[in-house]
Formats: sequence, C-alpha cells, structure tokens
Amino acid sequence: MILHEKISAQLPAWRERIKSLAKEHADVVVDHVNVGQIVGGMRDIKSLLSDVSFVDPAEGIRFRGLSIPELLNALPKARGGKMPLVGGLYYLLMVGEVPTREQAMEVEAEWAKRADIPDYVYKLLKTMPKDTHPMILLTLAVMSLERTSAFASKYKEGMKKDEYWEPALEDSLNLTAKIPVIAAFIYRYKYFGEKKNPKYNPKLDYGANFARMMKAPDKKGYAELSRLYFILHSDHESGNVSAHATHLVGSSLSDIYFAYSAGLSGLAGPLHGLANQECLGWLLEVHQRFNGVPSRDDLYKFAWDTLNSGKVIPGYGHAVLRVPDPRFTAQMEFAKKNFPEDDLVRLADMVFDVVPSVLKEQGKAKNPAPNVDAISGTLQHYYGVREFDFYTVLFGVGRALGVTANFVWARALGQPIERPKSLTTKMLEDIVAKANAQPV
Ligand code: HAX
Repeated sequence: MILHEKISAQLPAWRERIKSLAKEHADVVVDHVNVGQIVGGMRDIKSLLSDVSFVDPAEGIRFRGLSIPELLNALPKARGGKMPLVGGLYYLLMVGEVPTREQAMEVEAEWAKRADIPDYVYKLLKTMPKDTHPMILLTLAVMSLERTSAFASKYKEGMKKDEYWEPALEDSLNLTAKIPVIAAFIYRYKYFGEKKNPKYNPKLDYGANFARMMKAPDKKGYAELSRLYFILHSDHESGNVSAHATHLVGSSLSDIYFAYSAGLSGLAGPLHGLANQECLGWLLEVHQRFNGVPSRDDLYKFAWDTLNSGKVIPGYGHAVLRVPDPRFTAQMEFAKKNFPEDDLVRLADMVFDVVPSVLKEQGKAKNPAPNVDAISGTLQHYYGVREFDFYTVLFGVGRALGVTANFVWARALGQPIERPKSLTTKMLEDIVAKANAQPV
C-alpha cells in the first residue's frame, strides 16, 4: 500500500529528529505561559507538535507547507473537473509530498476497496428516533465500527510500540473510506426517508461518489464542491477543538474510532463546527427581512442590531487568524466563478464588505474578518443541501482526513499520553500576589 511504503521510508529520519529534540534539547524554552492564557482557554500557548498543517495568524493555513492556492494548483485534478482529487490531498497530508496522478489514484482505489459498511451499522441508525441529531448518528456509526479496529486487536496481541502506526494507518484508511458513505446514508435516510444503502462506485473518485450518494441534483457541480469542501475542512493545525480532542483521546492509545468520535463531539459545538449552519441562518434572516439583498446601510444596521442583542455575528472572528480566512476566500472564488448571480452569494459578499467595519467599530473581536463558516453553508444551499443541521456532518467528513493523518504520525513518532498540569484559583492568585509584591 503506497501510504505505508512512503511513511515507512521516512520514519527512521523522523524518529531521529524527535529523539534528538527529546534527549538533547529538552530544556530549551519555547514559550512562556501567563495568567491570561490560563484563564483564557490556553490561547496561543505553543505546546502541540504536528507537521501535517500550520496556521499562520497573518496568512492562514498551510497544508504540509502549501497555502490553499498553491495546493489547489499543485494537486492532481479529478477527471473532468477543476478541483483536486481528495485522494491526492490525503496523500499529501500523510506523506508530506505532492502526489502524481497515479499516486493520488492509488489512495482513491484503497478507499473504493474499503467503503463497504456492515449491515448492522445501518440497522443501528434506523433504530434511532427520527429527531436524533445527525452528528449523533454519525458518531454512533463510527463508534459501532470500533469492533473492527486493527489497532485494538493488534494491541491486545501485544504489538511492539514502533509498530503502532501500521494498524493505525489501516484503521484510518477504513474509516475515511466509510465516512462519506455513512454521511450520505444519514442525509438520504433522515431527510428523505430513504432506506436503501448507498453504494460506492469504484470508477468514481471520492468527491463524485459523495455527490452521487447524496443524490445531488447537479452531480457534477456538487462533486466539485465536495472535493473543495473536504480538502478545505481537512485540517487546521492541532489546537482546534476537533483536532485536539481526537489527538488527546488517541494519546491514551484509544484507537481512531474512539478518538475521532471525541473529535466529532467537539465539532458539534456552536463555537466550532456548528457555526456554519448559524451563519447561513443569519444570512437567510437578512434575506428574508429585506426581501432580497439589502442596501449596505440596511445591512450595517442589521449587523449592529445583532451585536446589540448580545449575539455574535457568525462566520466572523477567529481564535488564531488575524486576516480573512483563505478557506473563506477559496470558497467565495468558487461561488463567484460558478454562480455569481445567486442572491445569497451576493449577500455573503456584501456582508464581507460591511461586517468587518462593524466589528472594528465595536472594538471587541480581535479579528473582524470572515472565517471558513461565513460562506460554506451558502455553497451547500446553492446545490440544494438545505438541511442546516447536516452541515456539521459535512465538516466531519472533511475533518476525518486531517485528524487521521495526525493520528497515524502521532503513533509513528511515539507521541506520549497528554497530561498538562492544572492549578487551583488560589494558587493562581498567590502567583499573581507574589509577582506584584516583587520590587520593580
Ligand atoms: N461577533 C461578535 N462578537 C465577537 C465576534 C463576532 N463574530 N468574534 C469575537 N467577538 C467577541 C467575543 O465574543 C469576545 O467578546 P467578550 O469579550 O464579550 O467575551 C471578544 O470579541 C473577543 O473575542 P476574540 O478573542 O476575538 O475571539 P475568541 O478567540 O474568544 O473566539 C470565535 C473566536 C471564533 C469563537 C469568535 O470569534 C466567535 O464567536 N465568532 C462567531 C462564531 C464563529 O464564527 N465560529 C466559527 C469559528 C471557525 C471555526 O472554528 N469553525 O469550526
């Protein structure tokens, strides 16, 4: 298997680098931690290690060193489309090199071999009450597949530590192959009552399969969007809730089914993956209130009304980024190229023009620029996927690609169990009192 070969060849050198850092340079100081960071959600403390992606606050994400425009340009494209093959992105995340078309197609072929879902998973989903949240259905399906984990069974047999990554890779390929099939089933079953199980077509790529299984009315257009969407949502370095939760749980040597389920649970929160549905909701509210695209002045007033009612403007602001999110820019470019006259696209563009200045005037948000969620729901809406609570599931399909790549490398490099230290409030107050008592 190509990913196995490529990772295997790189491992001795990577292990040497980590060993040298741990043994010879362990005392070198990287960062210091202040009280504000401890009471403020550990913001910006440099304490995680990942080579899969990096977010520069002034530039945005780089996947294995490539910015989004570079990556969209460099990766091999799907046949008949302009967007890259998702298999090529997975190769890049796992291996760290841009694949050839053949290499990307090898990953796609692996997925096609592994996409079958055991029947009991469908049965389980069908027993759930109709009002079950689609993220719960997705998490349940993932959890129910845990019994197939190669990592868990090899661990029981007593595999050696330096072999951990191999069944981790096996599990990751199985999981990422099955996730879009499960997601499409949840969509068709929950919103259309369809009981037939979706079938993965080995002649089509990941994105085209997803569009087919979703039964999107414009399959070609939706396949292109799916490729872009899954690529953009795959990873956002390691500190965000879904990536970190997956990593943390995996660090206890739980297999990827447990670990990714934890990540999905984090993704379901309104400040993380749920923001995309809230954002589209806000755009539709504006659209409805003004019976179409409003004037700039009306939009300005509406944005202030939202803030004055104590709510945030969804899709704007970010914990790390300090510029417009390049994932927003890539999706906006896609929309403007493919359906520039769509009302919601025009509205999202106007919001991009007006809301940053409103947030600047308010002076609270550290970053008044749009994040990925400011537009992603608009694109789904255009292609007819209008069931808001499904949007986080789509995010989850993409996020599986990044968290599994990180998971495999964490096992390959023997990353230890995570265990930061906590303090009590009194201890923190004592530290502050001592610091203030010291002569200047
Ligand atoms: N609208 C109104 N106020 C905002 C705001 C926004 N879009 N973004 C930040 N603020 C406010 C914060 O609520 C905070 O106010 P308080 O001091 O009263 O608590 C203040 O500005 C400072 O916040 P910050 O340091 O700039 O931002 P945080 O790192 O604390 O939070 C968030 C980052 C993304 C959660 C935040 O900007 C937000 O709530 N945005 C709207 C929701 C959203 O778009 N979430 C999706 C984020 C992308 C993502 O992870 N997707 O999965």
